[in-house]
Amino acid sequence: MTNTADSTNDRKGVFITFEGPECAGKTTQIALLKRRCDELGRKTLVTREPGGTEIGEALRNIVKHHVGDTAVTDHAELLLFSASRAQHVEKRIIPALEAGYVVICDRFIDSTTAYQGYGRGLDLEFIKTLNAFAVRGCVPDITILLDLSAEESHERGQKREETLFVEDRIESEEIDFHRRVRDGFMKLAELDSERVKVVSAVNSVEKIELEIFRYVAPLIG
Ligand code: T5A
Repeated sequence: MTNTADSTNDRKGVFITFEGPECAGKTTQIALLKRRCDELGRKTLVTREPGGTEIGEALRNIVKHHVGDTAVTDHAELLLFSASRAQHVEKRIIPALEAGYVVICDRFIDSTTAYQGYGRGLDLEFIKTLNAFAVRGCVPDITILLDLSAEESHERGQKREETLFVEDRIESEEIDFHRRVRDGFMKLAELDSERVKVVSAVNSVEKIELEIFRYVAPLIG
């Protein structure tokens, strides 16, 4: 283990994560929040999971796009997301937080709990332990959960596919899987309401942006 922080104590920056079902608008809202941070003169790192490092991006390709015979198993999938996260936290997130950056991450530990835990049905206690092992105390200061029904998420995905189609293994899961994921996210928000703020993703982009900024402003202002 290196001497990077194992806790949030040395943190000078702010760690913000975005969560929610596919097509909830995370990428859209992260870009808008980044613009607000720029206007406020804050140094900002926008990053994502799986991904964020060279190794993480390679794992992203495996978990998202290997289908059929080469698709990962449920257990391997959980470990690959966690491996991507461990690399990401140590190599990028902790150094940026120590340097005073606002770190905005598209998906983090809650996605693993929602998708692999509630969605796939893997052991939630084990996932909690694995998440803690991967992040080593580096938990978000605030998490914005963009809430969208499985049906609405699917509909937005269909619209997007009309212009850009790339086969995505997890996105193509059956609707019940996505319903369990959404319920899982909502349970997480209930259990950790201090950190996880639920924002309805069905409103206009502008309205959602304002609601998010109201939550985040006290941390970055
Ligand atoms: N995963 C990830 C796990 O299973 N476990 C894990 O631990 C982790 C970390 C990641 C996949 O990996 C899984 C979850 C995912 O399946 P991804 O490509 O990063 O894959 O997928 P998403 O994070 O879901 O990204 P998307 O691009 O699909 O969705 P976004 O970023 O939420 O949405 P966005 O902003 O790209 O917008 C999607 C569409 O909706 C429209 C946009 O114009 C766009 O067309 N839109 C709106 N439409 C109406 N009203 C609004 N308010 C809108 N906002 C955006």
